[in-house]
Amino acid sequence: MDVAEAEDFLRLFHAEAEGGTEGLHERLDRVRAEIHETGTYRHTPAEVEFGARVAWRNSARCIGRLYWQGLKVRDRRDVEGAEAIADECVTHLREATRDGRIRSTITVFAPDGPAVPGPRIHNDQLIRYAGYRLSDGSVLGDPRHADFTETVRQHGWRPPERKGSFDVLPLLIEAVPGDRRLFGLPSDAVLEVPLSHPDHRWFAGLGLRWHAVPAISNMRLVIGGVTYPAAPFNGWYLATEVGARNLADADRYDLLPVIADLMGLSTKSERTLWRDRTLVELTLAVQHSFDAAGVTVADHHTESRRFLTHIAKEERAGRRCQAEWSWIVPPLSGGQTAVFHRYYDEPDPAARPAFLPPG
Ligand code: HEM
Ligand code: NRG
Repeated sequence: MDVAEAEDFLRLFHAEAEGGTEGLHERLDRVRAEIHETGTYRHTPAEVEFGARVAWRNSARCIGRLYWQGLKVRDRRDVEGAEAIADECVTHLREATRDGRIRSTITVFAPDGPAVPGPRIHNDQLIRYAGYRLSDGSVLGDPRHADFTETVRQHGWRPPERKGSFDVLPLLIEAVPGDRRLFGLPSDAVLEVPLSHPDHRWFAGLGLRWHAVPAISNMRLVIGGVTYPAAPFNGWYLATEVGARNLADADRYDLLPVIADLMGLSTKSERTLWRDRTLVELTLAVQHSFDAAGVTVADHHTESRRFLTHIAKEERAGRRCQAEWSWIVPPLSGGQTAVFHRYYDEPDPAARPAFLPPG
């Protein structure tokens, strides 16, 4: 336990959330003693809430940070056992989905202790689609999750009798080191949107769909020297994430050639700009379908302007907002968005609180 990191966080918390240093010195003394005695310390609920929000505020790759103060924090540090953790993930999804009026939410499970590690969710998001490797070398479903699909199969997961391109994977949870357990998600906890296009009637016939909620579940939340290895969080999708990446990338659903064909565009020459034209239609279909289903989704132009508002607000509050240009600029019409035409403060890898990649 890094005492200096704990102290830095408590100072930040008292300066920003508590509105002054009253109580700070008492809290510092108690935390120092607790670390001395136990090797770690326990955050108050208010510290967990503030820490999670600032971790979002510090996420240099996230364009959606304007609403960081609105993050709903579910403090579930006392939940024990894989099954209870899986149940809380399901409740998280239900409370965050709200029939489509998506609410940014995080559920914080137990931290790593000096002797025992905290629980782990091995899925990279709570909701993901299986990828099945076929004998001809191709993949049915999401190729990005082909390895994980094999892992859960080795743990006993049985795919549906008729495998499809959008089979929701089970949760793989390790509450006790070495003991990984599987839990299927109930279908009413997984809101999905069937995709159609406002102008092309054939589009709906492709049978495409996507889940409403992106809920990253394998990043470590680090607050004041304490690591929470299981702290799934969600906001809502930017339509480009699904339309211009997940369904479009050649190593994901690789749908651009399929759409080009149906649009009558030749893929023989790059000069028809078939990639660009299909990318727009696919992203438009995602946006149109989410809107029609009443599911929150952002568009890259509006979200880009909101992000610049966020930076201005941060600067007025006397803070610098760090950002990674290559993650912030959307993968479609970059130069037409407000975030393209400037540089950002380089991210400081030591910034805390933070969401860190799985360790
Ligand atoms: C990354 C949008 C909410 C934390 C991203 C990315 C986008 C995005 C477009 C880049 C993803 C990619 O290219 O794969 C949004 C929108 C939100 C939102 C529209 C709506 C409210 C949140 C929330 C959190 C968060 C609630 C945490 C509490 C992050 C983090 C990353 C990220 C840590 C980087 C992920 C990585 O390194 O793989 N976000 N976000 N975001 N966002 Fe957000
Ligand atoms: N690109 C990923 C999701 C990454 C995070 N994006 C968000 N996060 N919108 C994908 O599944 O396409 N969020 O917390 O809302």
